[in-house]
This record gives sequence, C-alpha cells and structure tokens, in this order.
Amino acid sequence: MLTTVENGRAVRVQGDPEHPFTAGFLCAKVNRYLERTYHADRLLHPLKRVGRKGRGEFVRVSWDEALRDIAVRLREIAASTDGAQSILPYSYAGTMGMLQGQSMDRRFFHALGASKLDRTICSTAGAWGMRMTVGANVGADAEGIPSSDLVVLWGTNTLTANPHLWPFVRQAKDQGARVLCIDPIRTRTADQCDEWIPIRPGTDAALALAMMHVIFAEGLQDDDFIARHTIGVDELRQRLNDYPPERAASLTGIPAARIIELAREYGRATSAFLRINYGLQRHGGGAMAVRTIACLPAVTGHWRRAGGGVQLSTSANFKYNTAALERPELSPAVRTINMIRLGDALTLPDAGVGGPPVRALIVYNSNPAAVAPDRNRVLTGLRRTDLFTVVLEHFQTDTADYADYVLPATTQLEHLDVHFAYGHHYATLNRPAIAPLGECKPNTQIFREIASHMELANACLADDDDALLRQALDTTDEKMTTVTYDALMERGWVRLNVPTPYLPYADGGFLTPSGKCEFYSARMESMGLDPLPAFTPPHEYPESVPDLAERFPLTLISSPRHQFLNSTFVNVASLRKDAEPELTLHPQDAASRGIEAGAMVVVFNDRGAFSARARVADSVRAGVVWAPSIWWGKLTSDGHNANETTSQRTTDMGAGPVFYDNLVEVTAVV
Ligand SMILES: Nc1nc2c(c(=O)[nH]1)N[C@H]1C(S)=C(S)[C@@H](COP(=O)(O)OP(=O)(O)OC[C@H]3O[C@@H](n4cnc5c(=O)[nH]c(N)nc54)[C@H](O)[C@@H]3O)O[C@H]1N2
Ligand SMILES: Nc1nc2c(c(=O)[nH]1)N[C@H]1C(S)=C(S)[C@@H](COP(=O)(O)OP(=O)(O)OC[C@H]3O[C@@H](n4cnc5c(=O)[nH]c(N)nc54)[C@H](O)[C@@H]3O)O[C@H]1N2
Ligand SMILES: [Mo]
Repeated sequence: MLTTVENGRAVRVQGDPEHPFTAGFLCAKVNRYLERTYHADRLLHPLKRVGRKGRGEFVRVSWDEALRDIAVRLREIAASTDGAQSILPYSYAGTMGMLQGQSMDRRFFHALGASKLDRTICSTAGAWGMRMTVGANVGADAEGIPSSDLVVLWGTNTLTANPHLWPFVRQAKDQGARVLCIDPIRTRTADQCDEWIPIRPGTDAALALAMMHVIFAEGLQDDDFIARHTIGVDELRQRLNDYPPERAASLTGIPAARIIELAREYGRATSAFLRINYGLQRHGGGAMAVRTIACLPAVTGHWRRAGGGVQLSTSANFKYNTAALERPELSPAVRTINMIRLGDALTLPDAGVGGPPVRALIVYNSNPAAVAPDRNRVLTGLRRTDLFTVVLEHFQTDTADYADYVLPATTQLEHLDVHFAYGHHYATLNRPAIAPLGECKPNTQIFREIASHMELANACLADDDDALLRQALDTTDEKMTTVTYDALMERGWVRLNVPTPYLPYADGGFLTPSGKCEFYSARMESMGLDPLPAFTPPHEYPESVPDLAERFPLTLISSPRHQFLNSTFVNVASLRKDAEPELTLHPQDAASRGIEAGAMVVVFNDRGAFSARARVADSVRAGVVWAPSIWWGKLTSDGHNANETTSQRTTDMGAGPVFYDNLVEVTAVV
C-alpha cells in the first residue's frame, strides 16, 4: 500500500502497481483506510471508566495515571494467592503484524507469568488438516493459476475475502479454464463462476471422498505419482468403497450425477487449482474436511504442474524468527486458555480449564465482545465487577465499553511492522507514513511502558521496534534468505526465496514425517483419530441431533459482509451506509414461516437471539440462512449480533471454532 502524505497528513492510499500479486488495487475496505484513520470517533488519549461496565462512560486520563494504575492492579493480582495465571491476554487479527501482534506483548505476558492464550479463532482446524495430509499449511501458488485448466473455489468467498486472487482466476478463465464454486451460498463470487455447486454445510469431505471413488473407479488417477509420493493408497481405496456417489449425494445434497461429472472433470484436468479457504473448516469436522480435500491433487498428480494442487494458505512458508520475537522461555509453566472458550474462561471459577479464575483481561487487536462465539457468555463475563479489563484500541468497540482502561493504539499508517501473507509469497514491510495521532502509541510501546511501570527486569522488554524488526528477520531459513532488512527497506516488499510459480510438491517432498502425502496418517491414529479420510458430521448435523433440528431446523452461516473486515470498519460510514443486519432465507423457508422480504425477523436458538431484516432469495440452499457479519452489537437496533447464537464447541483437530455449525430457528417479528 502506498500512502501519500502532505504536510504530515495522509491524503491518499493506493495499491502498489509494482506488486506482482496485489497489482495496484486495494480491497473495498482498506480503500477507506483514511476515513477510518481520521475518523471523528478515533480514540486519541487514554480513558478510564466511570459508568457501569458496558455503558461506555469514560473520562480522559493521562498516560501516566493509566499506566501507574494498571501496573498497581496487575501487580496486586500477580502477588495474590491466585497468582499471575489469573491474568489473561486476548488478541488476534486486528493487526496480524509480527511486531504489533506477536512480539513485545508476548514477552510481557511471558515475563509476568500470565496464562497463555491458544489463538484458535480462525484457522487452526484447517491448518491441522493440511498438516496431516501434506505436512504443513503450505499449498499451491496462486501465481500458477493462469496455467490451470480448472479452478475450484471451495468454501471461500474470493471476491469478498481475497479479491487479489481474482485477476489470476480471470486469466485462467479467459484462457478457457472452467471456474466452479462450492458453497451453500451463491455468493457474489459464485455469481461470477461458470457454475455454483450448492452443498450442504459441513459435508465437503463426503464430496471429496466420492470424487476419489469415481476417479479410481474410472482409472483417472496418476498411478506413478501415487506410487512414488504417497502412503496408504490401498487403505484409502478400501475406505472409498464406503463413499459411492449415491451415498455422498444424500449427505451433501448434490445430485449423484453431478458428483460423478465433477469427479471426471477434476480427474481429466491436468492442473486443477483447488482454492479452499477457511469457511469450510468452521464445522465440527472441519479439519477432516480439509485433510480429505487435500488428498485430491495427490490422487490425480496435479501437484506436478503449475496451477495444480490445493491452497488453503501459504503462511507456513514465512519463517520469521518468532522465538526471538516472543521469547517463550521467559514464561513459567502456566495453563493455556482457548480463546474461543472465553465465555467459559470468564464465567467458570477455574476458568474452565483448572486453576484460578480469570481476574484480569488485557485485550488488544481483537474485539471479543463482537467476534467470539457464545456472545451471551462472553458479555456475562465482561460484566463481572471483579474483573479488571484493559483494552488497547482505535475505537470504542463493544469490548472497549467493558474496559476499566482504554488505551489508544496506532494504526498501520502510524507504526512500524512486518507481515507474512496467507495467500501469496511476498513479505511486506509496514513503514509508518505519519506520526501517531493524538496520544496514540504502538502496541509494542504500550507493553514496554506497562512492563517498565511494573518494574519487570528483563532487558528484552526494552527493545525498540527497529530492534524487533531485525530480530524477526534473524533467521537462516532457506525460504527467508531474500527477506533482508535492506531489501525490505528498499522496496517495501520482497518475494520469499521460492520460484514463481512455486510448486511445493511437484517432486514429492511432502513435509510430513514420511515425506509422502499421507492418505493414511499414523499420527492421527496415535492421536486416537481415524487415520483415513472420512466424513465427520458437524456437531449440529440434523441427522445426528434430530430433536435439536426439530426445534432449530436452519443452519446459520455468518460469514463476512463484503464491506466489513471481521468487526473492523463496521463504524466507517461510507462502508456501512444505511445498512442494517440482514438475513437471507430461501423462498421455501420464508414461505413456510410466513416471512416476507423486508420483514424484521428474530434468529434464535438456546444460546441466544438477534434480529435482522429478512431478504428472501434462492441464493442460499433451502435449510441454510445467511447473516453477513460481524456487526458491532452497539450499532444494531437490538444490541445483538450473530455470535449470540454460535457455540463454544471446537473442531475435530486444532480446537478451532464452529461458527457455521449452528442450528437456529427464525420467526417474523409481529
Ligand atoms: N460469527 C462469526 N464470528 C467470527 C467470524 C465469522 O466469520 N463469523 N470470523 C472469525 C475470524 S476468521 C476471525 S480472524 C476473528 C477476528 O476477530 P478479531 O481478531 O477481533 O478481529 P477484528 O474484529 O478485525 O479486529 C479487532 C480489533 O482490532 C483493532 N485493531 C486493529 N489494529 C490494531 C492495532 O494495531 N492495535 C490495536 N491495539 N488494535 C488494533 C480494531 O480496531 C478492531 O476493533 O473473528 C471470528 N469471528
Ligand atoms: N471483506 C472481508 N475480507 C476478509 C475478511 C472479512 O471479514 N471481510 N476476513 C478475513 C479473514 S480473518 C479470514 S479468516 C478470511 C475468511 O475468508 P474465507 O476463507 O473465504 O471464509 P469465510 O468468508 O468465512 O467463508 C467463505 C465461504 O464458505 C462458505 N461455507 C460455509 N460453510 C461451508 C461448508 O461447510 N462448505 C463449503 N463448501 N462452504 C462453506 C460460506 O458460505 C462462505 O461463502 O477472509 C479474510 N478477508
Ligand atoms: Mo480469520
């Protein structure tokens, strides 16, 4: 991103036209980054709560007063019989920078002896799935897509979540490739594809298994690739006997004839690109689904060629020196709390995992009062008067309303950082373009100052951001040799030391213990899991929980609204416009409930409820409803959002969230 600055003020942001992947354009949201940065509501100085928690009543205080009081409170808690483990950090994707997201913050909490946070809220299930099959979250290179003869956008809303991929898809399409979208919702992405394949939520593994069934039955597999680079093909073939297309049809809701045709299309293609993404792994069997799909390109040998293979992410290629940044050795043996179980962690006496209750919560780069599942429980916890809460933020979010202190943080225009990527292979430097607004400080600086007020002794707690940057880059990893301080400073971005396009498994070399693509996983067997690909039903799969499904017959998907980035940008006027929370229902589901387009509806289950304006369209499968998210509760008419209904249950591997594995009922408001 290029920022133009006049007289100390940023006046324009634009994509870098020289960047090979982002190619000069920004997404719909980041295009509005100036409006966000200079927003009238931007937090510019520290605040101390005066009203009841949740009311948002605060007064301005000095940094010195805020830091001194925070240090006193944290020291008190650390010295109590509950100990420092009763302090919990909470952070995720606000910024994903290596410095502002996982450096001084981690050092501080480690040195303090705070509980650790398992950062599972997005991608762990899928990452585990990839790890089990190919060895790491390292997939095919999107820059190969122009050579693809088939592109499958599988469980991803590319035009919304990852628009920079689209030009590559277009290029393939212009050269004759078919582009398919497998999604329960006909998203704006599906609309631009040659075909939308509406699938029942959480059943993707059954589809992939039936595809493999047909591929082997019709001899479309690559026997040479399988013999040289995979293990467990005999066991896999035996397993595939359980998944004829007719059975998969009843599981997935896709007609058997279409499954057979899809298998043939895939099997006959020479380099099909499977762009899977995180949407499909937000279900009870999400890891197994990803693991199963990831077997496909080894069965057909598509990994051999540019544009072939599967990509969930490219992130595991980026080997910044996280140990140097985070200094895990500073931490004593402490418990770990799963971030998606925050509701339990704040409301159960042993935080749900054993040990002392959580007595202090330090939130940065996250808005758990909007984004975490089981929102009722989260808010009940945040409301506790005996909980000491500090929030580092740009804005007075739902979460900030519950803080004892709110500390104003800098944005990416105002601080230094370095980034990995999860859809391409370029490292990015983030240089500050303007001075911090008001009294804002970078997260790193805020943690340095809290540490110094607490008189924590370790010298690494004083490292400045330039030193942190150099430590992040201090690695001998082969793929990182091009990512040097000087190269980043010169151009702002640099490609990892991998060819273009990068073919990670063209000659095998899988990153698993066996070095092969593991159709059969001994590691999963030793974890007590099914060692072979399988269909693992969602937790709230109607066939497994008929009583629940009778009361709550619809599956709610609350994936991102095009104009929001999780809960970021919801308060930016040009992006929210006059929008209000919406729910799309299939005409059959609307008719059977007497719901007309434009009516206000309530979406509910045993966990909670939120209201939305009904849209009626056949762009969702019958039985599926869509509530574009993630709204700030305080910017809705009823104060609620979709996470009132989502659960704290976890995925089969990786202990990830199951946001879209969520049965609800919908009624019209009369
Ligand atoms: N129902 C439902 N829930 C979901 C999802 C969904 O699709 N549906 N998506 C899930 C996913 S994939 C994710 S990743 C999570 C994301 O959830 P979060 O990690 O909470 O991400 P955001 O809501 O984008 O950002 C949180 C806050 O970080 C702040 N922030 C940004 N940069 C900085 C900074 O430099 N310093 C500080 N101190 N603050 C900063 C922003 O102002 C914002 O308020 O939500 C999850 N929750
Ligand atoms: N504009 C915008 N861009 C974003 C974000 C944002 O909030 N807004 N968030 C960012 C973040 S943190 C992330 S993790 C990514 C997420 O982006 P993606 O990985 O694309 O994931 P989602 O948007 O959660 O879901 C994508 C699609 O999966 C579909 N889906 C749900 N369940 C299933 C299923 O069982 N099977 C199949 N086949 N499809 C299913 C949903 O209907 C949805 O259309 O996007 C990033 N980019
Ligand atoms: Mo995410």
